[in-house]
Amino acid sequence: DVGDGLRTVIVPVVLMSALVSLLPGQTASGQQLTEETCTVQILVPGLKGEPGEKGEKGAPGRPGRVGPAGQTGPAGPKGQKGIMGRHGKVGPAGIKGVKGDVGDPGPQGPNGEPGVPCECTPMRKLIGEMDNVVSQLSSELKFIKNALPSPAAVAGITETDSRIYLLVKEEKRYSDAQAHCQARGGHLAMPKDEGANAAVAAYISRAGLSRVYIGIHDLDREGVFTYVDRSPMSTFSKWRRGEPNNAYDEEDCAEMLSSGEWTDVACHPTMFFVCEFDKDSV
Ligand SMILES: [Ca+2]
Ligand SMILES: [Ca+2]
Repeated sequence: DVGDGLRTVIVPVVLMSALVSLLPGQTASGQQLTEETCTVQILVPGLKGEPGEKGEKGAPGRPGRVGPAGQTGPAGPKGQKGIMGRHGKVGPAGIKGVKGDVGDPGPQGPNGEPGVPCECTPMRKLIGEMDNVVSQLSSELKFIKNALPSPAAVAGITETDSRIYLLVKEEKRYSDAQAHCQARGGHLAMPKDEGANAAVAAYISRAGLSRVYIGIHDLDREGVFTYVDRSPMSTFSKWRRGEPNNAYDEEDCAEMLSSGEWTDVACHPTMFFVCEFDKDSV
């Protein structure tokens, strides 16, 4: 019964499961197959038939492999001249040439832009103030060095806003007293207002003195008192009652009493005196 070229063969399931179990990684499914009962149909080829008719020409085959390179042929005619190539590399520097003459000055350039305001203005101001302080201290130190050559001979100083007064406890004639003050950058005291006069008077009182020479005289013209620097006595004076009286016709200098009052006295007696220094000039 092979009429249709086919036959059905029942393959034992045990054989199939054995084949399947040989495949790696298929053990689980193989075991699953053994659990099932199934039939497999296999088609087996039949007898050889008669030759058929000649077929049509087939399509062209694929190209073959590339063959080996051929030999170089004979040289052809010389080609045309090519275009110019690119520039070559820069060569080494040459020898330095001789220095040329100086050229004419060029035209003046435009004005520059205004500068930025300095941020250190406050610092400059501070430095300026410090300069002033240093200058003032220097002056005062200079004065002290000049005015106090013998500290034992003086009884300290007193001052107003603009003047410094120095009581010199050395008995001198008027002219010598003035010279002493001048040598130290000052002059005999010239009280020109009540405040200055009171300051000198208090100074005398504190020192326990009754009288001192001050810088007032009428040496240039009798009866016309001026300050020792020849400045006129304008609005202020402090003459004691009855003074100046030019007693014995010889009183051309002046003294201040501890009360602050003035009297004219002779210039040759020696007594203590008060020097005056201008704070702006010491
Ligand atoms: Ca006089
Ligand atoms: Ca007098």
